[in-house]
Amino acid sequence: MSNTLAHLEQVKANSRHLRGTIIEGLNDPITGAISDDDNKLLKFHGSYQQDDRDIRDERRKQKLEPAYSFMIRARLPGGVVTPAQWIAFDDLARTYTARGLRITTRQTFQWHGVIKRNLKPAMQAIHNAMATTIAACGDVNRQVVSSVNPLLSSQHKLVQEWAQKLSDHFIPRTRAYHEIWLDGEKITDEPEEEPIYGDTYLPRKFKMGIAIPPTNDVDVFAQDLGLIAIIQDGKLQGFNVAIGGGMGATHGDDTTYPRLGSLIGFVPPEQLIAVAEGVVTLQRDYGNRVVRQHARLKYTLDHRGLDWFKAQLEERIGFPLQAVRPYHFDQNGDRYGWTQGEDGKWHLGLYIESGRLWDRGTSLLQTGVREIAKVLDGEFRMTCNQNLVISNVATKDLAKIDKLVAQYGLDGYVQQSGIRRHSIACVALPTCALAMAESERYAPVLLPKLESLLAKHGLLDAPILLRLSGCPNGCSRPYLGEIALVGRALGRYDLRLGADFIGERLNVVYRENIAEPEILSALDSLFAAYAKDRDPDEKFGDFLVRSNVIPAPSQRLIPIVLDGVI
Ligand code: SRM
Ligand code: SF4
Repeated sequence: MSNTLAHLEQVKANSRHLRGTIIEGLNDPITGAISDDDNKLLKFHGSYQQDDRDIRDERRKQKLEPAYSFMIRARLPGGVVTPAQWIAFDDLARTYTARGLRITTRQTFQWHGVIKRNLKPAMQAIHNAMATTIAACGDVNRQVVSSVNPLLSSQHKLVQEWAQKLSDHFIPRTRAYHEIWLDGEKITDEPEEEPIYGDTYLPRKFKMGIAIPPTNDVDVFAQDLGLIAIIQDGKLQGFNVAIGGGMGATHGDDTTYPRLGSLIGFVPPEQLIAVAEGVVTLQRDYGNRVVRQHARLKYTLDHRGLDWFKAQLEERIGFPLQAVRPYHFDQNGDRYGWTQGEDGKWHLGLYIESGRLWDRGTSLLQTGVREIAKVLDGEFRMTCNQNLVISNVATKDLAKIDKLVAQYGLDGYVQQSGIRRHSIACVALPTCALAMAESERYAPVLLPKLESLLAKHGLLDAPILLRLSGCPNGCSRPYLGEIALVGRALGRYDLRLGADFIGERLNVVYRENIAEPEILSALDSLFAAYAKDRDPDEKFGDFLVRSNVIPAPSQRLIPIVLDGVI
C-alpha cells in the first residue's frame, strides 16, 4: 500500500477486517490502555479509549499512566429503546461506568468510564439486551437517525422501518465483533468479504438521517446522506435526497468547514437502498484517503463538483433521480409535554440537560427513568437534541407516568425558558480527548446567566437555539445554532450567530476567542435590540440577519438544489 496514504488506511488494510491485536491488548494486564493502532480499530467496534482529563496532570506528576477507561456507544437506529433494554442499559451504567447514561446528539447511548477489564462484559451486556455497538464509530456508516415525531405515529413507524433497513444494510460483515466480544468461534480461515466497504472501509465516518417534515429534529442537512420523507395521504412516497452535509472544521484552517447538504433529487422507497449504496460506494472509491481532514463526503463533492457526483451516481445505480418534491420544515427542536398520536396513544417529550442521566446528590433523573421503564407499556425514543420521549402510552397509563415524572423531577420542561428547551451541549471535558473548552459542564453555569439577561428583556419564553461545543468538530451541530459557542481554549469561545430555526442556514462568527464577560455583554445588547425591533414571530437568528447585526451569512441560505424545485 502506498505510503502516501493516511496511516489509518494502512492500519485498516492490515487489520484482517478490524481484528488487529485487540484481543491481545485487552488481555495485557500491565496497562489500562491498548495500542494506538488497536484503539483506531476499536472505534469500528463502537468504543473509544479515553482518559480522565481532570486528573491527567496530577497523574503525570505522580509518574502514573493516565487514568484510562473506555467510552462505549450503542447502535440504536432511530433511537428506539424498549423498556427491557432501558433497564439492561441502566444496569450496565450502574455496574461498569462512572458517569451514568448519556443520550447523544445522534439519539443513542454512550457509557463513559468503563475500565479495560470490564469492556468485554459490558459489550456482552449490550448484546444480551439485543443491541450492538458495531459501527457506532469508525470509518463506516454510523448510527442512522430519524425524526421522532410524536404527532404522526404511523409516519414514524414507516420511516423507522427504513432507518432500520439502512442501518442493517450498511453493517460491516466481519466476524471480528463476534470473535472479540462474544467469544464467537472463528468459523473459517477463508478471507472474509466486505461487499460494500472492501478491505479499507470508508475514507472517513459516514452519517445518514431521515427527517419527517415539518420537523427537522435530525438536522437533515448536517448528514452525509440526508433524507426528507415525503408522505402524502398517510403513504410514504419516498425521500428527497441531500448529500454532503457535515459540521466538522479546524480552527484556523479554511480548507475545513461546515457544509449543508445539497438536495440532488427524489427517490421512491424501493430505490432507496440502491441510491444510498451508490452514494456510499462513490465516497468509498473517490473520498480522500491521503488527508483525513479532507476525507468526508462534503470535500469529495466540493472537490469534484456536485454535477459530476450526481452523474456518477446515476450511472452507478442505473436510473435517474426524480425531481426534488416540495416539503416544509418549521423547527429543528423537540416538542415537550404530552401529545396524542393519530392512533390515540400518547407521547411525552422530556428535556434532559445535555442528555446526561446520572444520579447526583438529590437529583435522581437516572433512577426516575428506570422506574418509568419498569411500568412502561410502550417504548423510549431518544432525540437528536439529546432529549427523551416516552412513547406509545395508553390513556389509562398517563397518570402513572405523570406521577413518576413529577416524583423524580423529570418535569422541569414545564417551567423552563425557551433557550433552555432549545439547548444542546456536547460532552467535552473531562472525557473527550479533543475538547479545548468545557461544554456539557458549562451549560448549567451559562444557562442561568443567559436566562437572567433574557428575563431582563422580556424574552424568557423566546425559543432560541443555543448550541455549545468544546471544539470546532461540532458534535452539538453548533454551526446550526442561532447562538453557538465553539471552544477555543479553557474559558474561551468563538461566538457564532445567525443560523435559522429550521436547520437550513449556517451561522457565522460574530466574535472570536472571547471569554464569558464579553459573551454576555455582546448577547445583552443583541437581546435588547431583538426585544425592541423584532417583527411579530421573528426568530432571533432571522432578526440578526435582517437587521444586519451580522454580515449576511457567506453560506447559502437554503441548501443547493440540483434539478428540482422546492
Ligand atoms: Fe462527535 C469526535 C462525541 C456527534 C463531529 N465526537 C468525537 C469524539 C469521539 C472525540 C474523539 O474522536 O476522541 C467525542 C467523544 C466525546 C466523549 O467523551 O463522549 C464525540 N459526537 C460526540 C457525541 C457524544 C456528542 C454529544 O454530546 O452527544 C455525539 C455522538 C453521536 C453518536 O451517537 O453517534 C457526537 N460528532 C457528532 C456530530 C453531530 C451529528 O452527527 O449529528 C458531529 C457533526 C456532524 C459531522 O459528523 O459532520 C460530530 N465528532 C465529530 C468530529 C468531526 C468530524 C469531521 O468531519 O471533521 C469528530 C473528530 C473526528 O472525527 O476526528 C468527533
Ligand atoms: Fe469533543 Fe469537540 Fe465533539 Fe465536543 S465537539 S465532544 S469537544 S470532539
